Amino acid sequence: MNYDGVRHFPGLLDRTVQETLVEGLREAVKQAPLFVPLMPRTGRPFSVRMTNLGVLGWVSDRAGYRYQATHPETGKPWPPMPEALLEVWHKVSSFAGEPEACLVNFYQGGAKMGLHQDKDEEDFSAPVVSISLGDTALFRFGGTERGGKTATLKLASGDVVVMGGKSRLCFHGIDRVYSGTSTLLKEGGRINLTLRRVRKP
Ligand code: MD6
Ligand code: FE
Repeated sequence: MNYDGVRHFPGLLDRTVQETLVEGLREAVKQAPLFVPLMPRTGRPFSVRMTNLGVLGWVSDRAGYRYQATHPETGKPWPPMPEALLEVWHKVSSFAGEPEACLVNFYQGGAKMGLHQDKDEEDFSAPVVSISLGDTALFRFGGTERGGKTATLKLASGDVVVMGGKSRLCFHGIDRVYSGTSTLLKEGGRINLTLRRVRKP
């Protein structure tokens, strides 16, 4: 399906692949624990918890948004991306290079994500590839101007969204997560993985 350049692949990842990805994440969070990011300036906490995989990770704190090579609390490098994740990137990105960053967002309780653009990368020539795992979410997206018209899409476990080309800088967010809609995560909730290129080629 194609909505203004936002591509949605419902159910692209089968249950086995989803379970493999979750298992890889369980290992990764032992090395790079979930942390609560803070909004720049206000210091208000995000409602999601985050971590990263790859050579670079996206972090947010009072100083601002940025990519860095190390975990903000442990100071250690981010764990590598498992092969199953790289396979998803190569299947849908149409981009020859490897992703440099995988942001992991974990939604529990009433966690949501306000409308934003992914624009902290130096280079926008590669798409952002997003993988949904666990409970279904209501994804909202619009154009490249804040305040423009928006549409929604439900993202279920195993769905993949690709934002590239003219949709690369679209505003988007998560209005809500529908608890109890997936059995993938024993503790419930939703995981979103976003794979990105960060640096100029
Ligand atoms: C989420 N997704 O699905 C949040 N960003 O939880 C994103 O922020 C996102 O889905 C860039 C491209 C696709 C996305
Ligand atoms: Fe985003």
